[in-house]
Amino acid sequence: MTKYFSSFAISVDYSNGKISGIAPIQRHLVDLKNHFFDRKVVEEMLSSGLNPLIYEVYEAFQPSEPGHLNFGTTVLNPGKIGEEYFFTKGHHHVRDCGETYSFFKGKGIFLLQTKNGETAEMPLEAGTTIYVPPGWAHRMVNVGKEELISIFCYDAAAGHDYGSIERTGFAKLVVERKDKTQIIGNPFFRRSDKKWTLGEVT
Ligand code: PAN
Ligand code: ZN
Repeated sequence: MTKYFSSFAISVDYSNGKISGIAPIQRHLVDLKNHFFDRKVVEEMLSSGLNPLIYEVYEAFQPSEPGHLNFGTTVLNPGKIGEEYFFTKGHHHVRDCGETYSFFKGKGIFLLQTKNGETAEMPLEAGTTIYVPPGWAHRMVNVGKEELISIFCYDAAAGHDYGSIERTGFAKLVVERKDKTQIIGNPFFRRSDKKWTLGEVT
């Protein structure tokens, strides 16, 4: 017999992405130390006591079973580690399923990639809505001067695989060079479907 759960409403503050009654999950530099490209800058910052807050996630979790949806907001701060703009860790879903993100503040780049080596990038601004199809890892990057804020929704049974991205990295990096935002190939990217060679350029 189907078990029905109660409906409910939440209150999102669209000026700052906070959701009342939900404590955010916080990600600081130390939580992303294996994700930023310039490990030397990461080590220098952490060893001198600098551990900035990179982003917060306010999430209304449902039972992790098919049929339910998880939703919430992500507030990604502006900033850089070396040349590389702040980003979310990025992940694959364990159970292949899609996701939507709607952006309502800030400026960014959305990065997607499959385990077969396909990649996609999309510019983000207030009003952009992204559909992430099943099978695509996803990460957002803040290239603006204010917070990049979005509301997301995905299958509550999806599960998150962070390990794959931690091992391979993203194929593309978003950096500021010569005062310009540039999307460049990650020289240390390791494709998950082939053997990795140190310094391989994609
Ligand atoms: C989002 C993300 C959120 C933070 O809820 O979890 O934006 O990004 P990371 O999970 O990569 O740290 C989502 O994509 N859920 O599936
Ligand atoms: Zn996701």
